[in-house]
Amino acid sequence: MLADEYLSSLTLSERLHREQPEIPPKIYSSHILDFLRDGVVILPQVIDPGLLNRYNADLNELPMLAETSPLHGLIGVDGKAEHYQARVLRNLTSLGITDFRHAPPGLKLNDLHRYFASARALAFSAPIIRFLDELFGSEPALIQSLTFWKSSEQGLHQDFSFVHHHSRLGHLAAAWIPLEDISADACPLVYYKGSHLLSEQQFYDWGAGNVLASRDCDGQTMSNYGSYLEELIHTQGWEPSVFLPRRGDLLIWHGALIHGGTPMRDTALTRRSYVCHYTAAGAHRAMAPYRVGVGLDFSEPPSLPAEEQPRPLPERLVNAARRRLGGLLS
Ligand SMILES: O=C(O)CCC(=O)C(=O)O
Repeated sequence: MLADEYLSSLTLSERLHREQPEIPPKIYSSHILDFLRDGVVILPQVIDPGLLNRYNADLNELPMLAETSPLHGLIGVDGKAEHYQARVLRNLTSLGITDFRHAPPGLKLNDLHRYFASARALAFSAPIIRFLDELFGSEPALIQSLTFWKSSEQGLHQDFSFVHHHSRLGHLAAAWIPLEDISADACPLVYYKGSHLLSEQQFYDWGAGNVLASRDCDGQTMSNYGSYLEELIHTQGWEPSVFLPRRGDLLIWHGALIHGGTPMRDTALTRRSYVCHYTAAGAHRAMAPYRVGVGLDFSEPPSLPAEEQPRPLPERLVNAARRRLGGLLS
């Protein structure tokens, strides 16, 4: 995808902000106007503590479930190269990680909203969905969720280059939900206000003008990306902001905002967070959504691969049991 195609996929709210800036103040709430200007908005103390308690309680159970439940053992993991290779939670032991809560920074647990109703309720909580509905001008849909115990330690990046499973790439935003108060030593999220408003000439070229990264792009292109963004930040004079939230706060960022996870200063500290990426329902590629409150979830229910499904009891045994029960009942 070329930069001009990306720009033509932006939300109506953003196109107005860029091209007819006198119009949005007549239409949108102050939170949306802040977001259009900065590429980020912080909504203090809007997340229901009950929802956070429910999700944290499920997370506390997860290490045990990962060992005892074949389904939970298959939860996808990602982050650093070794996590990507391990692919699923139960394989982390092969990396010497016996309790993933104590894993070094970087580990991401994928799509826990598919496994836990509490995670789904949090991803679809009203303050997030209301905001995105106004921003997109239509119902939001969840693309993916990521759960972190510690900092991602992810270098500076813009999500649209990596999260592109939807048809209108400019319709992308993410919520950062702290699951606990976050300390400055736990390596908080860093971001650059205003960096989402790239002009056509400012996009990183991943090859032949493409603005999207691919997992197989060469190492040089990948390593030049970070220095390209650093240089852009420097020439534009964008200043870093650090998110030091209290539990209950919410940050929503634009899919093109430059951001990253800073390196851990104290690796013993946790930085529990839940990050959800959304698009507009009409831009989601999946076909069969189901409604969660006022949002739409397109995820498939999790299931074991066919070879790991519990084997049905041989038919003869089942029939014999039926005959015996029938005899007892008659
Ligand atoms: O929370 C973090 O450390 C970074 C998360 C992030 O960059 C992302 O999910 O795109």
